[in-house]
Amino acid sequence: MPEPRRATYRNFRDAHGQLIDAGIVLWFPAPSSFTGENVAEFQGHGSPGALRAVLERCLSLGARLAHPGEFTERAYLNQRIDLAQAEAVADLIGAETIAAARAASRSLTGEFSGLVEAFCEELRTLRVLMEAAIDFPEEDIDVIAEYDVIRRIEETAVRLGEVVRAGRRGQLLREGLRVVLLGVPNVGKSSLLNRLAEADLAIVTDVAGTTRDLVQAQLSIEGVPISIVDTAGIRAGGDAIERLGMGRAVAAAGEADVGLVVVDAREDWRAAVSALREVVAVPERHIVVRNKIDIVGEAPAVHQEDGCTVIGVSALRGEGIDRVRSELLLAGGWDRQGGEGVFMARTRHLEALESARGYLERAARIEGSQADVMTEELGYAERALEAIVGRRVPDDLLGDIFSRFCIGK
Ligand SMILES: Nc1nc2c(ncn2[C@@H]2O[C@H](COP(=O)(O)OP(=O)(O)O)[C@@H](O)[C@H]2O)c(=O)[nH]1
Ligand SMILES: [Mg+2]
Repeated sequence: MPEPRRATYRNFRDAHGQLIDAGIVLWFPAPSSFTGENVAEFQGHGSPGALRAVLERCLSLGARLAHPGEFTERAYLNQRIDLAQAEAVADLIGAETIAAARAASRSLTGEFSGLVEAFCEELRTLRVLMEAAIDFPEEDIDVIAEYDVIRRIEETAVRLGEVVRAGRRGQLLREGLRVVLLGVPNVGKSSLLNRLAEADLAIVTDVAGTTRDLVQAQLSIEGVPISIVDTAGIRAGGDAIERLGMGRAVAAAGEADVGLVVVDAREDWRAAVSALREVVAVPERHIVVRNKIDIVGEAPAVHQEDGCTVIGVSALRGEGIDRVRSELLLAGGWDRQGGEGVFMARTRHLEALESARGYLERAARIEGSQADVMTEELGYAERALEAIVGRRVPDDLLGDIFSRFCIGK
């Protein structure tokens, strides 16, 4: 046996003693391993043949292949990490930008879990106080007033709100934004895509109906992964291929989080947007981009009009493109003042945080500050938070979380 936790050079042999490969063996006796169980790690050369032979030898000696996420699941079940950290392992593996990877790392080290635990601790303290008040009413002190309970509940609710905001940023980093370019032919959608992607992805010509298929680009703005789709211009007529392209444009619009509606700066944008609406479902969250301002001699600018963000740009000259980038993030919900740290929050976490905050707000408003009703609300809030780190979670949720991992993680 190799010495624990020391890289040891060894030969790997098959059942007949034949050399398969030579490499490094690492031996992690329990409980000092990732899963908390005995773990041996073999590092060989990457050739598929040698790897398969080593694997087959291990299998014939009684090992079996791990299920997706099984290592992380065992680490969780053996209480090496909590559930939010386990999810962060998957998020780190799937991180598409460095900002997303950093956010996942913060969750993985337990920073997010630590915050959640601190909230639970505060709620427990308050509950113990109130239960004392219920059990010993004859003690004749007004616990709620004496210990400032209402103010503490309110403060906790406010701080929960801040964590939700930080979490929303993390969620955007994890899930990214889907953006669709919409507009009639020749307004400059493809030119704008190329500018945003800083590459010549889509063909630009002055022939209406140039773009027929969807052209997709992946970019990152302030670390938020953005997938942006250029579509065929929406117009009546066109040939069969162009009409198919329009069908795809309509479908892409339905899936997008944010729409970039491109119009010609010489036209009235309101009329252009309502004409477009007749044919395609423009995403609720959208920005109007008035392109070709070079022709009308305007400078790039952003303004709000009729509850809509309108940006003047010139895709030809590359003017105003940065404003499109930052308005896209705003429309997508990227909150620059979103609190200190960014955590890789999932929808599940945000819902739990929100519902805990709801219970607290209710508790603070209970008429006559009835201790028993307030205690109950505090208990609900605590349970919502506990589910984030994985205490009291139903088995099917666990199954769902770990089945999304890749094999071997
Ligand atoms: N003057 C001017 N022309 C532009 C601008 N953006 C695009 N164009 C031109 O408009 C035509 C159509 O552009 P394209 O990007 O193919 O439009 P799409 O059909 O909406 O994808 C091309 O000849 C472009 O060079 C702009 O900002 N200013
Ligand atoms: Mg085009």
